[in-house]
This record gives sequence, C-alpha cells and structure tokens, in this order.
Amino acid sequence: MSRLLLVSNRLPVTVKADKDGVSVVRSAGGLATGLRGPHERSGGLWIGWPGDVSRLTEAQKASVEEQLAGLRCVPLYLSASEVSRFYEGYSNRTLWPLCHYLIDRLPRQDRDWDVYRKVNERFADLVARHYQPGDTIWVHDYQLMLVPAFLRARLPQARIGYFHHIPFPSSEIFRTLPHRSELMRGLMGADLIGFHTLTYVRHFASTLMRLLGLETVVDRVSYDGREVRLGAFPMGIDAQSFEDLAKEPAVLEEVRVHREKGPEMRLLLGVDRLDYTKGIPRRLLAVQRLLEREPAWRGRLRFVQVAVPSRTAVADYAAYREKVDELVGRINGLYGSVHNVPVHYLYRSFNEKQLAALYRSADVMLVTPIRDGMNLVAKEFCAARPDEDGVLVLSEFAGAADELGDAVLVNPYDVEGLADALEVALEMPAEERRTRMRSLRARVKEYDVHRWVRSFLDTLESVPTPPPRLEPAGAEAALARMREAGHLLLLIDYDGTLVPFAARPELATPDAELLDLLQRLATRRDTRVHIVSGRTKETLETWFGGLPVGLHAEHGLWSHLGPGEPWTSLNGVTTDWKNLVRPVLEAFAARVPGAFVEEKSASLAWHYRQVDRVFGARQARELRLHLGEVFAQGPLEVLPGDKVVEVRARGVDKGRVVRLVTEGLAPGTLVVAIGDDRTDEDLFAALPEGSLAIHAGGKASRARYRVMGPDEVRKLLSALLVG
Ligand code: ADQ
Repeated sequence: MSRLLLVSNRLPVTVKADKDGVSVVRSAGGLATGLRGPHERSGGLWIGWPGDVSRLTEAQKASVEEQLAGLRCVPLYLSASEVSRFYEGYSNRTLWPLCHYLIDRLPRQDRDWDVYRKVNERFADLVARHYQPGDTIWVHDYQLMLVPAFLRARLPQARIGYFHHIPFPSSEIFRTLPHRSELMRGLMGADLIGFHTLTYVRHFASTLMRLLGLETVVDRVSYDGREVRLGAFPMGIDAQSFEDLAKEPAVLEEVRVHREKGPEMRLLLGVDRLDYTKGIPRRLLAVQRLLEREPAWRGRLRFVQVAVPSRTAVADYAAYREKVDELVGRINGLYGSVHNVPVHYLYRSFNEKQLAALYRSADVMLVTPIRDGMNLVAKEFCAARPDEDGVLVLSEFAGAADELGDAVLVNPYDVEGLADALEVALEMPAEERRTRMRSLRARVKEYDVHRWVRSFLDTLESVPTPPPRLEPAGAEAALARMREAGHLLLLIDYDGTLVPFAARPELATPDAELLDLLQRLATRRDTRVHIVSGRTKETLETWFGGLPVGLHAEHGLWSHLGPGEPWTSLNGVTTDWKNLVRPVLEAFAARVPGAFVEEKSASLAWHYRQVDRVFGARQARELRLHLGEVFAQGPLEVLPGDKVVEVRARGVDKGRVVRLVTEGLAPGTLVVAIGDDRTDEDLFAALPEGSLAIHAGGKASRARYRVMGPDEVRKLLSALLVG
C-alpha cells in the first residue's frame, strides 16, 4: 500500500485549551473513522486546518504541533481574514449554496475568489512539500476544488484523487458561476474524481462538455495528455460501531427513559446540522399540518429536533436559526398543552451515544433535506436499529435516496405530501416496518465507510500514471535532436496542429505568418516539408500551391510531392458507397441544427462544431453507431474526429504518406511527424524507427513527445530556424 496523503479543509481533530494546557482530540466524524485505518497503516499524513488557534500562547501552539505530529497530522493555519473569505466566504457563501441549487443566495459580488484561490494554492504547496514519489494523494471536498490542478502542476507524476462530498449540480446551475471553468480545470488535475451518486457524475460530465468541450466516454475523459476517471462512490458510515452503541446497556436505559411516556406516545426525530439545506422549516410545517388536519394525533406526538450549531459566522445561518426558532414557538403555541409540547427543539451537539439512544427510540426518523450530497444521519439511524423497527422518511433529494429505496421517499418541498408521508409512517404495520428496515440495514451494513474508502482507493490505484510530459526541457531535447540531424523530413498535419479549429472548415485559412514559417522551413538547409491533411487537394493547392512543400490530401489518398509534380492518387479506392452514406449524413444534418456535410473525393464528413455541445456529441455517437451497424462489412471506415465524424474509403490512411515519402531517403535523415488527432496516430504508427512523433494537444497518443496546440507547434518550428 502506498503512503496516503489526505487533504481536507479541517483536520479530523479538535484543539481544546483549558487552564491545564492544551489538548488535541481526534474527532469522531464518519470520514475520520473511515480513513483512520488506511492513514495509519500506510504511514501517511493528514494535511488541513486545525481550527482557530489564534488565542493560544506560543507554548500552547508548540504543544499543539507536537500532538498533531503524534497523530500524523500536518497543520495549515488560516489567518482570520482567510477564515472569513476562503472558508466562510467563497466556500460557504458561494460554493455551498450553488451546489445545493440555491443560486438566489449567491453574493452579488464575487469578492472572495482570489483568497479561495490563494488558500488552495497554499494547500497544494504544503502537500507538495510533504510528497514523496509513490505517495497517493486524496483531496476532499468543495473547499479545495483547485488543489488537484495546483498539485498536478507541481507533481506531474503524482497519483491524485478528489472526492466531492456535496451534490454536483446540473450544468445549468453550475455555469452561473463566474469562475466556473477555473473550478472545473482545478478538479481535472486529479486522476480520479469521485461523487456520491451517478446523478452527480452525469451532471459533472455534462458540465465538462458544456464548459470545456470535453467528452466523457463511459467513465473516462482525456485531458491534458492524461486520462481522468469519474466515478460514483456512495459514502457509508461505520455501521458496526453504531450498531454496537445501540446495544449498550446505558444506551438502552436511555431509550427506556425516552419512551417512558407510554406506547401511545409517538416519537418523531430529526437530527441535522442547522443548515438551510436540511429542510427543517418545511419539516416543521408538515408536523403542524398533520396536527391541524388530524386532531387525533394531538397530544400523541413528540417531535424531537436536534440541531447542531453550524457556520454561525455566516449571516444566512443566523437568519435561518431565527426562522426555525419562530416556527417551533408557533407550533408549540398552537398545539402545546400544560402537559405536552409537540416540538422539542435542541440547539446543540449530541455525542454518539446520545444520538444512538435517540435513533433507537424513534418511531419515525425524518431526514428531509431540500438537497444533500449523501446524508449520513439516515444511514446512522438504520445502523442503530438492530431491533429492525422504526420508519425512515427520506428526501428524494438526498444522495442517500439512491441507495435507500425502502425508506418512505418524499418530496421535501411538498408540505402536504410530507404530512401524508408522516401519517403513512406513523401507521405503518409492524411487519412492513420490519421488512423495510431489514433491507435498509443490509445495505447500510454492507456498504459501510470502510468499503467506501477501499473502493475509492482501489480505483485510484488502478488509474495508470500519466506518461511523462514534454515539459519545456523535453521540448528542448526534441529540438536538439532536430537540430543535430543531418537531414530533416517534416510531416505536419494542418487543422488543430498548425492552426486552431474554426467554426467552419473554410474559415481556418493559413495566416501570413504561417505561410512565411513554412516557406522558411522548406528552404532551410537539408530540410523537406510535407503537409499531411484530411483536406481536399483543391483546398491544399489553393492555400499552399505556391510553397516548395509536399502536399497530401484526404488522409493520404492524394499526394503531390512538390512544385511541378503531379497529384497522384492511391489505386483501387472505391467511392460508390458514398451514394449510400450521403443520405444518412444529410438526414442527420437536417435534424441537428448547425451540422453540415462536407464532400471530398473519397470521403464524406459530418461536421458538428457549431451544434450545442451535448446534443452534438450525442448525435455524433448515434451516427457512428448507426453507420457501424449498417455498413459494418462495407469498404469504408468511420472515424471520430474533433467535432466531425468522417467516413472514408478503407485502406486510406496517413500512414501511406510515410511509405511514399521515405523511399530512398538520404542516410541520417530524421523523420519528424506532428499531429493532433486520431488520423495522425496512423502517421505516427508508420514512422521508421528512430523518428520523432509529436502530439499537439491533450489527447492520449502513441507519440513520445507532446506540445500543447498550434501556438506551441509554431514556436517549436520557429526555434528550428534560429541557431
Ligand atoms: P453534512 O452536511 O454535515 O455532511 P451528514 O451527512 O448528515 O451531513 O453528516 C452529518 C454528521 O454530523 C453525521 O455523522 C451526524 O451524526 C452528525 N450530526 C448531525 N447532527 C448532529 C447533532 N445534532 N449532534 C451531533 N452530531 C450530529 C456533508 C454533506 C453530506 C454528506 C457528508 C459526507 O452535506 O451530504 O453525506 O458530507 O460526505
């Protein structure tokens, strides 16, 4: 097992100072429990903020450091302004409401972004300082979305995982954020990006497509020369420990006390952080509604709502607290009596034993967030019910609902429906309660937090480490080889390699600077230049006919070896299939606004660069499938390109050009091929041994060298002309 470096905003500890000194105590949270084993066994480190230590003396701080080191924790201290702008600010005032679909809560001005970015960079610096080759890094949650990319820049070979603990919203929500693309690129520094549910994975993939134009194939995305994997890893809890707690005599005694009011009295329970995503007001209104419409339940219901104080420095939380206080007061005023109040509202934290006792006492557990990444309370409740009783009422909008289908699922926005569900739960026959609880418990126990950690880390370990990148030093090395060579033969693709893609193919014309560069390269000492493109020979002739270079059109179907030479074509290429394929492509173009068909002599291309990204990609996939099915045995080949599906005669590929132009090559000639897409891989594959293949972009490629895009290609070629 490789050493594990865990990175989260908060360290899993609490620092307590009292008159006797200062102590660092491990927190009990699910994440801390689940990760403790791998953290300790791997001899790893946990890096994060230990909480506010500004009031500690120097001596106390030294003691904290020592105790943290004993727990293998590395502190990152945040200044007061960083706490307010990075943590309370950008993380909790912007990203938290955004990911929970509450865009009306977003601040009108985006003032804290710079601090968020800086703190993320500080995290990455600290992690990089402790990193040793072979370590696995696991970054947690929305406070640190930029850390993976900052780390990738510092540690290109590191294995980096990221887990998002809160929902990933629909791309329609995410794209309202001013820094949306930076955040997406931040995450894409990771090798594996994990979410609680497949829905979040789907939202993330469509956001990648819409914002960065990146297509996810099943669970993989090519990005920056690496393969990034996406996955759903529903987090579990330490189910065994909750079950054990719920069987302890002291806990059972507390359960007896809770239930003392007699079998007629029903206990409803809510346990949450006091957060506006948890749906407490509507839950209270549903209880009120039930009492209002069913007088028989009055005096027979006790709703215990435990709410842990949370993010009290954020104004929205204070306002929310007031709202809850007011509602509780109103319901108790309306339906309370001298002997009984319906709502018991406890605004404080409970320890696990107290929670277990409450869970085990409840008739109905109400988990009704309006949005929740997962919600572990729902799972804790099930684990704490070895008696196989109790009904879970669960919001459809909690990630947990995907796994816990045997709960009574509710729409938390529908107060009347919530009241109905409460009634169903209160009146559910014992046998049904048992059957449901048995299946809920089976799931919660099987997919516990240990399994979650294992499956995430196993997947992360299985992602191949990225191939070494051609960093500036590498580019230098390639350049040095090119300069040393006695003779040079350059085979260069055009679109995406020498020029960026344009909205329509005819707009990607060569600029004067490029023509000059090609002219000078072609007249460089002992250098020959060939342009190897998918374009038609007419286009290449118009653009480059005046230059002393070789031209190869339609992926090598047509070749013209230099000025004064004729265009020759490959023999035996059939094109009668075009009449069958053309109508299919035209039908797809007709139903996809912005798509069009381009005809070449031995190929047809369906272009969709101007189509809505998600729709275009989906239609392209469908077109490829359709063509594959109908023409599987035909003399043609379907090629997915960059926003184009190309159908060409089988047996024509760019590799043919290599064979043609390397015949009778002067000894000591270095062949250099540069290209950016699938068709250039054929070129690379056909190169003679000892040649130089350079991939111009971020896709997976067999090329040993890589530069990013046309700008860098031009820079490399220009460098060849000097010195
Ligand atoms: P949270 O929003 O904090 O977590 P949740 O998953 O329910 O929500 O976890 C809360 C934890 O706090 C539970 O372990 C619970 O026992 C404890 N807790 C809640 N109320 C308490 C109380 N009154 N007293 C003491 N303890 C209390 C975020 C996401 C979730 C996601 C988790 C884990 O918002 O959707 O499930 O991370 O990924």
